[in-house]
Amino acid sequence: MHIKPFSLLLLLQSVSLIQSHTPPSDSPPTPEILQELKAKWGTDYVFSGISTFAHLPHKQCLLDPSINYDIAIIGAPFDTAVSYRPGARFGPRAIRGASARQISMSAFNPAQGINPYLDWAQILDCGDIPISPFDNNLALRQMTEAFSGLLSRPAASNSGLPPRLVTLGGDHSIALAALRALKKVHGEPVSVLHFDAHLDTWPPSRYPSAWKSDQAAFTHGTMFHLASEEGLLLPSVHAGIRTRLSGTDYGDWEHDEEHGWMRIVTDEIDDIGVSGVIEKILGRLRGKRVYLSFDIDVIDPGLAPGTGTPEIGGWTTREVLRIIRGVVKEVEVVGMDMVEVAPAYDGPGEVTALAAAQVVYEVLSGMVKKGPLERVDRVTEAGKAEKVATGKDEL
Ligand SMILES: [Mn+2]
Repeated sequence: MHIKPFSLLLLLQSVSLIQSHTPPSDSPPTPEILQELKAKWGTDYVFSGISTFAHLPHKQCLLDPSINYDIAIIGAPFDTAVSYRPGARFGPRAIRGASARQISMSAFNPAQGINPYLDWAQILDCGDIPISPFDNNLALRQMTEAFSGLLSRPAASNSGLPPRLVTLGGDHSIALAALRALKKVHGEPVSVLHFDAHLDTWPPSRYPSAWKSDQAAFTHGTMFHLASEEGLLLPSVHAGIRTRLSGTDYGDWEHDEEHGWMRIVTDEIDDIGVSGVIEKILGRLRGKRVYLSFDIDVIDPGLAPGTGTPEIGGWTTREVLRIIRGVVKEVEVVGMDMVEVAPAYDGPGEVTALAAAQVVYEVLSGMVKKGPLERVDRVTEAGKAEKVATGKDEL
């Protein structure tokens, strides 16, 4: 074939143009190239990146039971069991956003002497549980099944032992699902350390109505009553209580005590101080397996306004953080929730979400510092408790 000199020139020019750019390659990148790319692009600034809690890796743990972790952050964006202001379904994304400055390379906690994100624990952000906003019975089933699924796999660092969950709510009713899952997986009830302005042990009759409905019994003020009735609780502690009571007497408190609860009311901190509050909590819970349930409304609404049922005259954020630090090193935290963060009512500085993110950080620090769970009871498929030995003597 005869090619005219002019055409040949055009052909050569186009080849040269292509070669002046990096052509797409079918061959996989070499480890060196991947390492270079990681060095160049692998580090977020505190304000960049897709929002996960503390920039932790995100994995869709509910979709793949082979994903392992020691501690999973899991969102429960559910708020249709509230008695006053809704909005806590947006809590998980607000808390994740407010946790942005907890980047692993600068997350050493000087008060606890540990960086929870750079130690033995594999901590993942497992995203959110998709929960129905239309049917609370279905929502409770969905949450219970999700928590159970996430707990029914071995922890990354402890073959045979379940991992731990830190749930970002959501309204407080989600704790019932978490306690059901804990009993199922650990084979026994747990104690609850409950930070809250409110009791949340109210029987459903606290909200009287001529219109009867089983679904209406499940609310963010009744879930600990329901948990107690289901045998999910060991002796437990409220911290920061200051709610008004029903009727004309102390009947709510009496009901609370009958269900195994001890109360530390908000004002006690002025009489016994932070250390007195810590000692009072530990007097009942020291060495125990504890589910830490944290309603952000325990903090004064001047410091944490973004919540559904604010009660004035609460603890300061600083006091709460110190109480948390004092307690977590002396109990075995098997899980926690951070609930009732409703960002629609938060201030422009997102102070409520910031407080929530910091409390989670303090609890994570304590959990990681204390080390892996040492011994648990698991329920076999036959429903029989089976002890998992770890070589350590039982206490
Ligand atoms: Mn509350």
